[in-house]
Amino acid sequence: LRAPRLRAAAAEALRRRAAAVLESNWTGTSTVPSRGLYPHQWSWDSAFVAIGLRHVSPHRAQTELETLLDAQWGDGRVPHIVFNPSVPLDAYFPSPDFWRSSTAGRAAGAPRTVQTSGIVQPPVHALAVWLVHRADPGLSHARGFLARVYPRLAAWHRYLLHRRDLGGGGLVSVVHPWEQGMDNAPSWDAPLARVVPAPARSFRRADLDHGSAEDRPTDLDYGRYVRLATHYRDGGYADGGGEFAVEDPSFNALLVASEHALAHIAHELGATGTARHARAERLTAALVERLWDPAEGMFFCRDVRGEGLVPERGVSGLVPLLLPGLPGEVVDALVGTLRGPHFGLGGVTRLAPSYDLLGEAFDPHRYWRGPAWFNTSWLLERGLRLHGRRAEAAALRRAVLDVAGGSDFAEYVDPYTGEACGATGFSWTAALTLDLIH
Ligand code: 9YW
Repeated sequence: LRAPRLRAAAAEALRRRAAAVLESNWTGTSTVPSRGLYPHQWSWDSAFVAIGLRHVSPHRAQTELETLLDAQWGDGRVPHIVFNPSVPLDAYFPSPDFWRSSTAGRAAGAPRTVQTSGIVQPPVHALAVWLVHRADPGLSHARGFLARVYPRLAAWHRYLLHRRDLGGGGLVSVVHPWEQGMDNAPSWDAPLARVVPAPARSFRRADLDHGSAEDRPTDLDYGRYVRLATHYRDGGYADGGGEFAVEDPSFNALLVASEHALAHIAHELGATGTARHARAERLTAALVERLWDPAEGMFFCRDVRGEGLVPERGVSGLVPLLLPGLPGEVVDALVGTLRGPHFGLGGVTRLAPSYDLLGEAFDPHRYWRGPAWFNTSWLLERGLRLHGRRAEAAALRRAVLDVAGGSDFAEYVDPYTGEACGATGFSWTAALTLDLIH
């Protein structure tokens, strides 16, 4: 478990390389996740990017989040993609002409001037806003940053808590795997199996122009993604009636973390924040009540339209470690699971895999079905540190820095070897590296 700190010169070299990735992915108002594969602005990517960018340019970090929040819908939802109008339509699928936000999303209050998708991504934004503010409070005050973004973040959380409690137990449901951010995780297989796929010839996958097919979701997955998104769009993006609704541990944990951050922001703006902290604690209790499995020592997804908990071990089920209000025995069990045979941290894996090493669907190279991702490692490091697991946190931090630098800031890596998969020069990998160096 001994994790020597990076030497100062090595840390400085890594810092420069990471900052250069963010510089080359900056468009002037936001950061693309990757130049080739993802040429627009993605919601949770921007939150992670801002968390790293605050160490390079707090002003750019604020702008990143403001640009995203400018595309917020009238009903409060923050869209998962904000499209760059100067990028050709065929560069990414699904493109603006698929989502048709300004027409199909009119009743839900989609903006008229900017094109967006109609689904959401995990609510990491209030956490990012708070961390960005703290990096340079003087600049933040001078620009009125918190006062401007607070009402938007409050409306965003209100949307999730009021329109998305589809299971009726106080937690938020995602209505599409893309919303949770771990697109083809095995936890979606059972709930997705009920969805009739759209015919493969009815759409063209631009992602295969950039990524190798073995590393990406399958055509069958894509057919189902397209069908679900089409139904949602054709229903005017109204919530409630869809055939896919899942309560996910990571999505809900990030909402709780952001609700705590929103309480700090409210306090900074002169309110007490007490009600928000209390709500965060209630959500934490609901998370444990509805998604915790004491026998397995981890959280699971709940299939709201199906059979209850989905028995697939995904890294999403460990992310709640990030929460301050977890019962001690839950923390102990989560750390045990992270270090045990299914995730292998501190043993056979360099970073936590996205999915159970022993699971039937495990594939060390296919996207969210095994590879390790840097945003989840960043969240787990934060959780370990919060709960006083200093040696484990230091070892994970060091592994993230080594693997990020060694993989040229890969999108995801083989969890055993750290070998790069997907795109390189990936923004959140560079951003979270910067954050962990500091
Ligand atoms: C896609 C941008 C996004 C991430 C998601 C990730 C992937 C888009 O890329 O989804 O085309 O597959 O799964 O979490 O936000 O980086």
